[in-house]
Amino acid sequence: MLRRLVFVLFGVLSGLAALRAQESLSGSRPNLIFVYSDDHASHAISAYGSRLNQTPSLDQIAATGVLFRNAFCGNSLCGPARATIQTGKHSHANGFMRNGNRFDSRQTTLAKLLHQVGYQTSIIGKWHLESDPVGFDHWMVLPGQGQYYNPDFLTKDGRKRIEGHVSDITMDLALDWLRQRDGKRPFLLMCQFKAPHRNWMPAPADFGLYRDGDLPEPPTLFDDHEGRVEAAKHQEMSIAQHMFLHYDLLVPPAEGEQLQGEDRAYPNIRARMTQAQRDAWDAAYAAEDAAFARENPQGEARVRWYYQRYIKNYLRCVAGVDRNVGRMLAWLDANPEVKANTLVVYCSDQGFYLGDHGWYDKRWMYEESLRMPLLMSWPGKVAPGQDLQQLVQNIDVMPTFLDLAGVPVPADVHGMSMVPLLEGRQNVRWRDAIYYHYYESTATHMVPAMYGVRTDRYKLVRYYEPQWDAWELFDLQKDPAELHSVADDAAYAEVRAALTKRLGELRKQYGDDTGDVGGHEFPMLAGIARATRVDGGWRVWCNANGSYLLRVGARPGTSTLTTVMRPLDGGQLKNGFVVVAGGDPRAEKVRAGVEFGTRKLVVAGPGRARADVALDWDGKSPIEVVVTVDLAAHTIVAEALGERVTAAVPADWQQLTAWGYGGNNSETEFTELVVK
Ligand code: SGN
Ligand code: CA
Repeated sequence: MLRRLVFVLFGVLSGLAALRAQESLSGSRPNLIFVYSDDHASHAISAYGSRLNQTPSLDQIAATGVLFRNAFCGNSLCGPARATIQTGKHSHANGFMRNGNRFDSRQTTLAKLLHQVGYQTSIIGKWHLESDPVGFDHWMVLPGQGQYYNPDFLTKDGRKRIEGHVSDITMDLALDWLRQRDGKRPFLLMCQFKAPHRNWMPAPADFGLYRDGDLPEPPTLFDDHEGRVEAAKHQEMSIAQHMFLHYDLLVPPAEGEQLQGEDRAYPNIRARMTQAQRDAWDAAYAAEDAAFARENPQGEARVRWYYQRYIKNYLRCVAGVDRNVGRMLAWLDANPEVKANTLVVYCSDQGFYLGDHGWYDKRWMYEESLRMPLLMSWPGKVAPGQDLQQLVQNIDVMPTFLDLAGVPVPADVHGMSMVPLLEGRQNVRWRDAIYYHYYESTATHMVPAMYGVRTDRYKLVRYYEPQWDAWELFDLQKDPAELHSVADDAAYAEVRAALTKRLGELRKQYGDDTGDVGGHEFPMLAGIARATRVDGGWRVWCNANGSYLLRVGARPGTSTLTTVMRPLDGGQLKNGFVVVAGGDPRAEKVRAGVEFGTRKLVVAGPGRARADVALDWDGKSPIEVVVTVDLAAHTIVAEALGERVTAAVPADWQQLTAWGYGGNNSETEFTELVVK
């Protein structure tokens, strides 16, 4: 007994001593260099065990610091991930749920808080949040996705084109900024590469890589998607079917060839390059392109060729990022007084499929796109060579930076400071599960909305859109490639019940009441984040362009639909509509309503048709809209505030088949739609 007590006491005392010896990094106000890339999967980094490539600069960050073995995004998409980095919150809470949303820059952000406590703040490269960066002393960002060659940059003083490859330019600009900054104050530098995002155009310096022989294929290149949800067969992100020969793989079209789909972008991509760049490109690729044209492989051989061209260009883009990260590390080596006081972070917005499951792109909650690389180094302060297993997430970046800068973390931030992990502390209380919610759905690549939970061993995913309603459960220990969902396996019933409970708790903890809005009330919906009953009607949050929430039925003749719309406050107010459909509601709809921003009464659709009239309205007050559809006359009339807009509905509409609410990136209160 006594021996035991002495033993315990000794343990406690030596623990305390170790704690005292460990210098706390909180509030030490280091410089923060956040290098962020776009779509760089961890399995394309040698420090993470890539079977494909070498990334010496990134490996150096890992070797001299920390590699987070289990780092995840919360919504595997560019804009949402970036909004999360700025806010430390999951998508539903920062309002940026899908690409095309507009970041509400009135929110509290990482850049603003650091700026307030005297940090110099700078962002260079991809931004993708639509609204201008706020909280930065200096910004130079790509418009939208940006261009690989001779990119334009948006600045406070307008738009500027710079000749060269975007990865090289991004680092040139970052180093320029570092050189001219005020050396007396700490800084936040966000250096955000476009690469290796689609369409994977490497810089000339990296053309020479992977010219000899094939790279290994992933074991699941020809995955049949059995054993998983039906939706996995219906995505549009497969190398075999959805990769474009000219746009994605940069194979020049034949003379006079009619270009379809994404391939139509090819001529502009070429035209943007200088003659010297085109010549260098052709010198590197022409022989392979000619061999491809000659052999014209079919079937599996064609998929294999596509995979090789894709993965090699992807990895060449990665090499360009790594090469430029090397320039940053070299600059720090040459400026030891800065280096001694700088935390360098490497991260990517999400992972990516490198032919895994036969795919490119991301979005799913499967490992390859859920994971994101996360490496940090700060020699002298953070012990080298740490391989950390904790489940960390992109929500944790902001609180970590705030903690280091000595800024209290706002109570509504979802993430946790990783500083105790960086300090190498043992027994840090950490989360047992991460939460995920993807919304973008059918906009592109056709991956349904889903939310889920992942623990160290299991993953439970719920696809909640009515047409894809299903669950998946994976035992990552037994099935690391996630090929067999055990959601319906009786042996996993208890695991599933426990995870379902944990998922509910996480949704509650983070306050996520979005998703899951269909049910029997509105069997047809798309792009709806939330629909809640309010007194006398519905509050509808449309988080996409062309969102809708519809009841179904059959109404021949003439119908009059009346509702009062009230625009709700938010960063992305656009419009509210009454939506009607005849025939197949998924195929064709007409919208009649009000644009809040432009203050117009509008009838839009079918297709691109549009008619509008200006309203004498403040854009805020409740506004009654009366919509009359006359199927005999094939007309739709919208009326509000004494104005009226008349337009045509398709002549083959025999009856209304669906009607309800809609909008574009807006939240609106509607009184119950009265249909007569
Ligand atoms: C573009 C790409 C898609 C990609 C999204 C989202 N098409 O739309 O393939 O999934 O971006 O990527 S492209 O023709 O423009 O290349 S993200 O990283 O911005 O979220
Ligand atoms: Ca991305």
